[in-house]
Amino acid sequence: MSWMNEFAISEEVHAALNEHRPVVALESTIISHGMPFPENLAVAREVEDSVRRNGAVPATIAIQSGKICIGLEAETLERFAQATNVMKCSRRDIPFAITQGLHGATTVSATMILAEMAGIEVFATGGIGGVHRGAESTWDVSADLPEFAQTNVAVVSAGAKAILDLPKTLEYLETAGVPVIGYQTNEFPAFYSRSSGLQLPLSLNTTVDIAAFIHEKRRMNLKGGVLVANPIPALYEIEREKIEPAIERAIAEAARQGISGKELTPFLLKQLNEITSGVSQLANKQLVLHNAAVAAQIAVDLAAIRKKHTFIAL
Ligand code: PSU
Ligand code: MN
Repeated sequence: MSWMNEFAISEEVHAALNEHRPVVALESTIISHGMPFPENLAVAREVEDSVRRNGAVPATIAIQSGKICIGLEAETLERFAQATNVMKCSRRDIPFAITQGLHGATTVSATMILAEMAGIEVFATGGIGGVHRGAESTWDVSADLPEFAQTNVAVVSAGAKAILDLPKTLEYLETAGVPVIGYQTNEFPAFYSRSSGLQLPLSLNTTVDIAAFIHEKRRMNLKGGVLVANPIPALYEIEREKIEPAIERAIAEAARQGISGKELTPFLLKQLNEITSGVSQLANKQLVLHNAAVAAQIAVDLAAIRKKHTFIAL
């Protein structure tokens, strides 16, 4: 471990950042709250392998005993996947976990913040949080959305989770000036399904083009993130008509039990996994692996663009 601005950065990530080699940030809430043990550990490891196979260094981000960790050692990852006393941390919670010396799992918003502080520009997750169905009465909008308006990290995701209100989520992102780029698609993917019926105004077909977009946004100092919407591979998708009844059942059960706040998303994912006998979780795993691969390719292409520009500047 080496230290930089009070973070514990793994040797591997530290070396890669120093040498301007491609790095991909990974979140930890999907490990601690998004999937049960031991599948969560298997997925976390495979996601890291997927980043490596595609030429980048993975940096899983979490808070361990109040310390921000950028890149987890194998044993730490394992302990994290098994622990039950991990706090789900979004933007508001980070200083609490640090000052109280807690273990914290970082959501998309918190991971974006810590990645940016560490100098990591590309991040892979499953699906971002968004506007929940019924938000017109509950006001449940994920802290992930406003984060995109202010934190300079590109996130590769299979759209937003299908349990959400996808049209409202897209409207929010549009208002906040967040570019949502369909990767090899014109449609906003619906997490488990490739299609949502919602058109995306921006679409790019290569990771080189996405890297160029990110570079230009940074060069112009246009604050905020980029959402790269990458559909689940066709082989693993669950069609919308098939998953929708399960989602409705899960949401009804959440309402019956009065689940709200930060508990809602983990509850819905767990319910869905039970209703579909594990099929939803398998799809979730496959889409995360695919996102990790695409994020790594974008990081590689972005590093190449940066190198070229540094050279010209000299
Ligand atoms: N994507 C997944 N599984 C997850 C999450 C995303 O495939 O568990 C997590 C992310 O950490 C995301 C969070 O930031 O769910 C959103 O939670 P909320 O809706 O409470 O903001
Ligand atoms: Mn919420």
